[in-house]
Amino acid sequence: MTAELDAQSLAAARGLVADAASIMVLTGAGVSAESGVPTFRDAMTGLWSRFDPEELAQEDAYRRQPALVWAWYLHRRELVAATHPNPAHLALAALAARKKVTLVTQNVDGLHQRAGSHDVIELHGNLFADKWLDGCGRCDPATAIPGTPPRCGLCNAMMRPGVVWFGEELPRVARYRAEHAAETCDLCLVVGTSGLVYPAAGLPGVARDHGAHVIVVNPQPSALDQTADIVLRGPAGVVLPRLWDEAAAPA
Ligand code: BJW
Repeated sequence: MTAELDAQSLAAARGLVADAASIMVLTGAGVSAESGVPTFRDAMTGLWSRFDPEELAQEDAYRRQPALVWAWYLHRRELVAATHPNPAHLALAALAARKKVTLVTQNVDGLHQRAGSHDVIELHGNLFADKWLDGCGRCDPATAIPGTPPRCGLCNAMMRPGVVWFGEELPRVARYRAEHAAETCDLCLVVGTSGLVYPAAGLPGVARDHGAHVIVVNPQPSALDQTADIVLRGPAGVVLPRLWDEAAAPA
């Protein structure tokens, strides 16, 4: 394992990308950091600085303090809506035009899609989707009673963000597709994740156990460094465009 963004490890990583027939990319919050979206475990700022994101991202927290948690998600929606994809998102979208790429993200910000990536597998849902907590089955956003949070006009159920909180099952199809990609890829590229949250953090190990090479891109040490063949220490927006500008170009 090499832990520097030196010429040798970059060249080796470019070689792996060039030779790969099927690439699974697993992204985390770090891929959006250069867009100005704070990473999940960054200290929160301003009004939110006294809260722990891991404690807010739970159904229990929502049931106890729905107005607070709903307001946190509204704040994050506004923040993300004001950002733009960065060179890392754009590089990943460009790679998919040249290679078979399965893009699996833990992010809920939708920036990969805005960069032009299609068929993104969202393991933890999406910040801009709403669903219902204990809904009656006939809950309809169009007739919701406005509030913090909005409520179903028929059964008074609370609207909730369409993300996956701790202790909740991941969307089954997304999880199945991500596991299949991990089992069948020949290169797994892990970008901007601390590698602390499962089952997503288990995917690079699955890929490795099935014979794939693993590259980690992260400016800081992560829990997945030990799974990697190559660790590229640098920001995703700097490293990714250098990984396949020429390496993946058609001959
Ligand atoms: C840069 C950069 C730059 C900075 N360039 N990089 C096995 C072992 C132990 C525990 C568990 C286990 N299996 C399950 C669990 C429990 C739990 C879990 O994993 N807990 C751990 C914390 C210990 N998992 C769950 O509860 C999951 N559910 C589950 O397993 O259900 C089982 C079940 C089965 C059947 C029925 C019912 C249940 C669900 C996990 C859901 C996670 N959801 C969140 C919140 C989403 C909504 C929201 O955003 O509010 O998803 S948590 C949060 O963490 C978010 C993220 O997607 C996820 C991962 O974080 P990420 O992306 O890694 O971000 P950070 O901030 O941690 O790291 C950023 C990285 O970027 C850093 O490394 C920086 O260095 C780097 N970086 N700038 C590149 N420019």
